[in-house]
Amino acid sequence: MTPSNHDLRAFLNEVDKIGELRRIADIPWDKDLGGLVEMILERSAHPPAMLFEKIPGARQDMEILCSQIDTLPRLAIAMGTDPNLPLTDFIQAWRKKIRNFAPVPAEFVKDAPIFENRVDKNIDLEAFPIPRWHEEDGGRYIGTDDLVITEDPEEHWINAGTYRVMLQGKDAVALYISPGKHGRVQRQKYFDAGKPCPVVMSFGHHPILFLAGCTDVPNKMSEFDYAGGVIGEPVQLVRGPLTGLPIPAYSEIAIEGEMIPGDDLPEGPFGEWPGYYASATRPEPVVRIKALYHRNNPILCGEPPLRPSAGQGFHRSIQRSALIWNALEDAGVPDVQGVWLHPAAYRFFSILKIKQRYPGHAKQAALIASQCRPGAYLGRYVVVVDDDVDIYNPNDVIWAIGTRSEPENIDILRRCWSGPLDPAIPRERKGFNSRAIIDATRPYEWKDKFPPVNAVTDTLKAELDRKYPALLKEMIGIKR
Ligand SMILES: Cc1cc2nc3c(=O)[nH]c(=O)nc-3n(C[C@H](O)[C@H](O)[C@H](O)COP(=O)(O)O)c2cc1C
Ligand SMILES: [Mn+2]
Repeated sequence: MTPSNHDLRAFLNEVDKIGELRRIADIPWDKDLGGLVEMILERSAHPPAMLFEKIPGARQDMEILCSQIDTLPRLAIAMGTDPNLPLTDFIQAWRKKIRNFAPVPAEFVKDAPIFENRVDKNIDLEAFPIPRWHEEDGGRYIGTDDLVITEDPEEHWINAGTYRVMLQGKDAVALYISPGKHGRVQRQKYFDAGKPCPVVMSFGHHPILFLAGCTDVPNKMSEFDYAGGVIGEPVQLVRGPLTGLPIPAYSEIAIEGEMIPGDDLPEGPFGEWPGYYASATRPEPVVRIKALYHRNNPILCGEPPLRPSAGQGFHRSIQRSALIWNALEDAGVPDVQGVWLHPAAYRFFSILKIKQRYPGHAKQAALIASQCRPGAYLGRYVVVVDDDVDIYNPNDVIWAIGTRSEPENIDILRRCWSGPLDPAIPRERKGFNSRAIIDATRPYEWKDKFPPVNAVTDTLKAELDRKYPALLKEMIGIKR
């Protein structure tokens, strides 16, 4: 086979070339590995991609890759965009890509690296270096950066979603899919007919497949065709010999199996992206594994959800900010200059930057952002700011809220679309939550009389930069 743009190893070569790949040996999988990843992400302004090898007490031919796409340059390599763009331009480029989007159908090939090793008997996932990522996790999670691949039994389209997957002994796993997600709807159709649901899972692959697996790909569109559209070439797949379901040709580790109605095992708790152990232990469907495939020296990809302030989830913020920005444009909201779901709260806190054109413009933008398809689920605060505010800088955003909004003008929307992962909603009431719409723009009717900002103007900044380059260079680094 020819080397491919969607081979994880090709991606890692590129990451290595720009000096962002580190190999780390001898870290135990139980708590240490996950804890270190979180600490490194929290403490580093530009965390490297981390490849853990020689993990004690586990198979020595396997490695774990973490923090694949937590920096802009790595994300750009994964998405095939320009790594030198500033953040707004990067989001604009992504917006354009998904706006003129044409999926490229995946293609089936005969043979593939994933078939380098096939195990049908004595499958032993417990020998894999699968981490217990967070101290209070109920088990070891093989699936965080994974693809759960199923087929709709009525409409026959393929879905590949990223859902968490917990080890349940040597040859079984349990998974959690939230209500309404494609994989769950498809599975329910099998179960309602009293039939087992065949499934393939991939546990290591090029990050473009992960990005497709965890973003809002339209109903009935396969994430493989979506990923093909992003990279501009078909994703290569092979047919699983037992289920006939697709397996990514360059997957590092994959399984085939089935879920049987009523065959549940305790799953969770698991540290989730809002930064909490959100769900207790509950029964969830088990996958009984029929066959395991892996490349030689396979790499397990890990994306343990961390407390958002650890700085993870940059890619999620970028993708969803672009989707909401496009939705605002589709709804006819003019002069939006930026959308940012800050990674510290991600879906719970959206920031919109507009150039105000007419009375009610800010409210219109905020209400649509809070209820459009990519923004409605698990939102909480929507803040609108003027075009002089840096929406990526929390200081600037808090300044705008603190000085331009009036709490008596905050609107509350009730009974909006929440979900089981919302930590602020008690178990009996999960499903709904409320929204605060914070207009932190200068009030439209007297915006021209609003006190002027006392910051150095761009004109003076340019002049001082020109006049005092050496002094400024010397001084920078002292502040903060
Ligand atoms: C690291 C990571 C883990 C995720 N885990 C889950 C999960 O356990 N269950 C779930 O329903 N969604 C999970 N998601 C979100 C889904 O991947 C996302 O909603 C995706 O759009 C689902 O695919 P679907 O639209 O085909 O259902 C996770 C996302 C990420 C980035
Ligand atoms: Mn889907």
